[in-house]
Amino acid sequence: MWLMLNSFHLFLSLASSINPPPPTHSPCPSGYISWYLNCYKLVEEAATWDAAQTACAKAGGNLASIDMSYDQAFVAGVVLQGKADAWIGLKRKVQNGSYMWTDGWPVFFTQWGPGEPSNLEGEGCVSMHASYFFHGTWNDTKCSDPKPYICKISKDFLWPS
Ligand SMILES: [Ca+2]
Repeated sequence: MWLMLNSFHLFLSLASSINPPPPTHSPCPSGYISWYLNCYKLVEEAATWDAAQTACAKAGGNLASIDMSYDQAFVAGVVLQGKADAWIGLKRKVQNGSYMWTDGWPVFFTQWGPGEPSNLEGEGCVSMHASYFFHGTWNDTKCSDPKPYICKISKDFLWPS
């Protein structure tokens, strides 16, 4: 009996010393997928490339840049699920024809589709193919075409160290 009471008291004191867990905190804004050091969101409402970049910037990010093959694999997976070609943050500069990421990253990595970039007049904005045949490769196309788009927010931006 003594032992039972004692363990009951032990249980009570233990129970009262356990704090409730802190509320879970997602590292990304709502609607964004957390992956590696960034947050991504596929927006399925179609917009021109410029309108898409503006919308991503309003949320604190940019159209997605793709800096390496890991990013490419992840973003392609997201775009393939959306089933429609989607804008990424790459655009050709009118001045010298070079490509630039909207978030300022240099272009280290590219994944152009066959025959791309075709560099046709007015085709300076880059979308990712959603079809399995093209497997997430890139195409320079008309900036004024409305397409779904993928935004990226850097977690460094959200939580500066
Ligand atoms: Ca093209």
